Amino acid sequence: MSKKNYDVTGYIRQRFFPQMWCPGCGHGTVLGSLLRAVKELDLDKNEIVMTSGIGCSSRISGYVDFHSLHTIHGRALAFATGVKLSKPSLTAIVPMGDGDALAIGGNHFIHAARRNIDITAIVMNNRIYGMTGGQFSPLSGPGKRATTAPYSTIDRNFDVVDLSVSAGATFVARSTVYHPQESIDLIKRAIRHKGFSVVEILSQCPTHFGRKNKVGGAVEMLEYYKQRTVKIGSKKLEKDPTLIQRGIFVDNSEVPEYCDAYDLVIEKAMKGKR
Ligand SMILES: Cc1ncc(C[n+]2csc(CCOP(=O)(O)OP(=O)(O)O)c2C)c(N)n1
Repeated sequence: MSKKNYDVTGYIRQRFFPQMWCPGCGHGTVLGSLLRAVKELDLDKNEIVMTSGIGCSSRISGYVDFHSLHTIHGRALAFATGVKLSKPSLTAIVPMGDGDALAIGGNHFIHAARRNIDITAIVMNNRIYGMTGGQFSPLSGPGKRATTAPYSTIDRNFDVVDLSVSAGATFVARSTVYHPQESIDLIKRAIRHKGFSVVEILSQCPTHFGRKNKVGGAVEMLEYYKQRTVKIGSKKLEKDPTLIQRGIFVDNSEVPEYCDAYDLVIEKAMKGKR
C-alpha cells in the first residue's frame, strides 16, 4: 500500500502554533482534514484565498499560509464574494462556525448559495457560540442548555444540508470530525466543484456544549458522532430515522457559476449590446 505524503507544513504558518483551541475541540481536526485535502489536490498556496469571520472556527484563517482575510463576524461570504469576483481564478475557501454561517451570517449564506458563486464553505457545526462563552445558536436545537438558555432552548434548529439545498447550493455534503478521511474526500470534491459548495462538519465543543448539556468530554462526543451518524441511505435508518446522514446530498454541475455568468454580462457591455 502506498503511503500518502501528509507533510502539510508548507501550508501552515508555524509561528502561530500551538493553536488556541481548547483541549478536545474538534476544530483542529477540521483544519487537519482541510490541509490534507489541499495537499492531495496539490494546490498552489498562492492560488488559495481563505476568508473567515469571527469565532473559534474562523481562527483557521490565521493558521494557514494561504492568502487570508480575517474579517467581521457573519460577513466572511460577503468578503469572499468580492474577492472571487475580482479574481475568479483563485480557489476561495471559507471556514465558518454555525453562528457565523447561519445566525448573523444567515442572509449572506443563502444568497451566496442562490448565486452559485464558486466558493467552498466549511460549516464547523458545534451547535453553540464557542468563542463568546456558550450562547445557543440556530443549530443548537430545542431542549439544549447554553449560557443564554439556562432552562434550555425552545428554538427549533436549521438543518444545514436542507437549508443549503433549498437556497440553491450546488454541492452539499456532511461529515463529522470522527470521520476525517471522509471529510478530506468531501472537502476535495467541494473545492473541485465549480459553484457554491457547503461541507457541514459536526465538530465537538466539550468546553461549552458538552459541559452545559452534560454529554461528557471530547471522547464521548466523538463516540456520539460514531454511533448517531450513518452514510446516506444506510439500512439502519429504517429502524432509526433520527440518525444523522453523512455523505454527498447534492452534486449538480448544470447550474451556471456566478463569475462565469458575470463575465458574459461584461462581454455584452463591452460590445455595447443589451
Ligand atoms: C458583529 C458582531 N457580533 C457579535 C460578535 C461576537 N461574536 C464573536 S464570535 C461569536 C460567535 C461564535 O460562534 P460560531 O460562529 O458558532 O463559532 P465557534 O466559536 O463556535 O467556532 C460572536 C457572537 C462579533 N464579534 N461581531
